[in-house]
Amino acid sequence: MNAQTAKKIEMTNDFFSADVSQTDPELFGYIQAEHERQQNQIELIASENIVSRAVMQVQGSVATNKYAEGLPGKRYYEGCEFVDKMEQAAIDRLCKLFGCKFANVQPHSGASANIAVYYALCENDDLIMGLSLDQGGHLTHGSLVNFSGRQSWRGKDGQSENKGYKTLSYGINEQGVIDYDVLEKQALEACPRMIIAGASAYPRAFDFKRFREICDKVAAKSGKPCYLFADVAHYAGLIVAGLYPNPFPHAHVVTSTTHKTLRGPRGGVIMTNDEALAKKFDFAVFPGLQGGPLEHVIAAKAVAFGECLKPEWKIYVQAVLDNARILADTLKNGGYDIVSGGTDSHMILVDLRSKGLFGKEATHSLEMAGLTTNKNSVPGDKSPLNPSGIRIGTPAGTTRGFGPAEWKTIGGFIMEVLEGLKANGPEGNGKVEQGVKAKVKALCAQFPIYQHSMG
Ligand code: DSN
Repeated sequence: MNAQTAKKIEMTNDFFSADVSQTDPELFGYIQAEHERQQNQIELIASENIVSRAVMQVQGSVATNKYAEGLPGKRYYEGCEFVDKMEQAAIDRLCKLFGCKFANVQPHSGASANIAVYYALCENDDLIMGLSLDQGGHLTHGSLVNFSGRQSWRGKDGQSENKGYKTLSYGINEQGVIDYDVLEKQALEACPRMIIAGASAYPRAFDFKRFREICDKVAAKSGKPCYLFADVAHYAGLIVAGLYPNPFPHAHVVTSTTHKTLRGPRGGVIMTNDEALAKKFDFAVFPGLQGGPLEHVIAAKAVAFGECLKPEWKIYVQAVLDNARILADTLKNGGYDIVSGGTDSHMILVDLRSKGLFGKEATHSLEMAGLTTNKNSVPGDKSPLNPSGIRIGTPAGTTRGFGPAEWKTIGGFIMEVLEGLKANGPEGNGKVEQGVKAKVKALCAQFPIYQHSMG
């Protein structure tokens, strides 16, 4: 062995064993800071959660090294024996959770899953119909600034100019809920190819059965398929606990993210009961839109789905729902307007108009106080760019152990900051923010997350 080879082996040993705190102190520092932020702030963003150490371990595992284009048992690469088992476990567990027959667990995100559904089922110029973005819908449900709504980039004459999908939005009524009679009338006039039941900021339950009835009426009228596409990204964890309506058997296709109420790694999934559609979705994901699947993330999805299959899952979800209602009631009793008067889910929309506040200044002040939320449109908002609401969710806080007493306290923190903001203005609320921040930190200290610096 010459000196050069010996040096190489020494480096290799270090490569496989050295800790990132030694090899890259800069990045390690950022991770530590983020860990501290998560420990010391109360995470109230409705789409976020805190995964188990097991999920993180698997996501950070050797599965990250493997290419596995294709599906379990049908790969373009050798060496897939074990990633096949991981991916099949994710598929089987997900199908069991939702009570459906087919699943693709490869989409890198919820948006990727949705794009694959359009790619599989819609042709250029097909009309898709989704909940309006400024009334609680999602960007990928036909928004003009997203791929899904790109047909709606119109010329000055108001006519569509580009190839893509035509889009039509449905909305919510003054009470903040979907009016299904209005939706049906709109759908029967326009005869869309697809209706999307799903949202980013809709706290109430979806009536998937009614959606399907509307789709079937459209199909009967037009003589062409009208697909019901349920995007349950927000509600998936609640659904699999049996505590929110299941889109199956009504929906032709269901997508979800895996990191919100499902409490897994960041990613997406597609599900269906229809074998022919399942093949189309598989083909749309690969080779249509993606290359190699992220097997380390898929394995972590399997771990998260395994957690959802345990009896404790229902207890967790029931607590998420109870806590959301407690928080909504606390804010309501404190004089705050809650869109639709309450919630059937993990999220609450607070309408700040009667307080003379806007979402942006409110969420900034709350952030300064250690309470992380996001601004959101509320029904009747004049400008979606400067919305008057905030969206609040209980999944992450419930995961770290906050119970009814803590959620009442958190409601009090929120109101203290917002009342301070009203009285002092955005520039003058620092003292209130600092006072609440200290109380938030003290509360968080009683509910620690991850004892290891890397989670
Ligand atoms: N950003 C997600 C949410 O917060 O609901 C949707 O993509």
